[in-house]
Amino acid sequence: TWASVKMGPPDAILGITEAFKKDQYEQKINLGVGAYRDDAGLPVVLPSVIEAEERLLKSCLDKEYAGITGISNFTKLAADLAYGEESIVLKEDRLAVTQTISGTGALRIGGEFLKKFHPSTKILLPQPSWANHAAVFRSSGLQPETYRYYNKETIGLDFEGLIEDLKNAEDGTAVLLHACAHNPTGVDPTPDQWKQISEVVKAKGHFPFFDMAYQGFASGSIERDAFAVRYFVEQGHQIALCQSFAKNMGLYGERVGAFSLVAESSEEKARIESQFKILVRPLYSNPPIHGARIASTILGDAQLKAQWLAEVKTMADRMITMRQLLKDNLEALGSTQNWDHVTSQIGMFCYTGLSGEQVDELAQKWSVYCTRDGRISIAGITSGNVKRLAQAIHEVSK
Ligand code: PLP
Ligand code: TYF
Repeated sequence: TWASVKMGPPDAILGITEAFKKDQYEQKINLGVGAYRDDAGLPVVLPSVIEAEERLLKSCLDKEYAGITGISNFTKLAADLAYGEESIVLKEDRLAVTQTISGTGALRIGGEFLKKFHPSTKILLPQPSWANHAAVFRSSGLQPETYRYYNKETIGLDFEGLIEDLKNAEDGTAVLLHACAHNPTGVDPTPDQWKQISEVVKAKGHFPFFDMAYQGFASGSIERDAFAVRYFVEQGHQIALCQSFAKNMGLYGERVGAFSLVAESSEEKARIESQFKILVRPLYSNPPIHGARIASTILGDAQLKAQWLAEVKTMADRMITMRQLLKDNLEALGSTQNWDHVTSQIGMFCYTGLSGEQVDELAQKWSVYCTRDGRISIAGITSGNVKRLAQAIHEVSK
């Protein structure tokens, strides 16, 4: 029956973990997938998450289904975190929100909603973007295209190209924006550049569609990382927002996320939410409850939330320290290249500027694994492996 089914290619990012696992070398380094590791290279379950789970276990909750749009206490607290409790859209009760299967599920629900209700099916993605973006939107029936984002020469933002492409796009086009810590480049617009982007988006009647997978995780501050989202809302944009708690709460496999749309009125919000339910029902009926309960236990308790915020900052700070250590080690080895971008880029990833061939050499000669676009996951660097990593990068880039 399935004789004609062809072998598909592996996921460009998750496939690296498989190559890494096959490598027998003891000092191998995995800088492929973006998942946080502590300084011993181990996955982390945050103490605030463990505390929340203990509380949940003690309260003997039942395992009944959540509503179609999820646990309402969770979606409320997730919205507060992203938009800010004082946000006008929350005060005026005009945010339509649904719990989702992490950030990917949020993107997919958003894609399905646009396909069904947005006049244009085109969506502009930054070039480059997270590898899964185009696939998710294509699967939703949209047509992803790109706008200029990254300048290879400066290893920075191609701001002029970005503005020009947004201006040249047809009025009313959906534009995907990484809210903070752009994946894969680690290059974000400055606050002033965000203001200019907001103006162009407004003048063109484009639809701003934010993906926020790293709130708090980029800078260590929830507010700073939410700047773009909150600024656009203040400017009157009716944005879409995808949230993920995979990184900032370390809830990767629990699949905790939210999708929201700013409506014009409370009445419009109700209509939108009714359509979220119609989209969700034939896909998965209703979302999983455990992770959302963990997140809402943390966000709903002032003391536990403060503890979590400190833990998020610890993770962000460790990555900032590893960036500095990597740069210091490269310079100490006598590398004559400019590595300023290693510390100026933010978040979980660094776009090193290494070529595909150099990446291959890193894997073959040094057992150092990362994606072929030269992206390294900073979370995979530790004080124990940074020296060898710098040496490897130096040798392949001389
Ligand atoms: N969007 C971006 C930019 C990401 O980097 C990721 C991956 O971490 C996601 C969305 C979605 O991740 P998840 O579905 O695990 O929340
Ligand atoms: O870019 C990354 O590494 C993270 C994790 O199919 C990820 O966003 C990667 C690939 C994938 C799902 C998550």
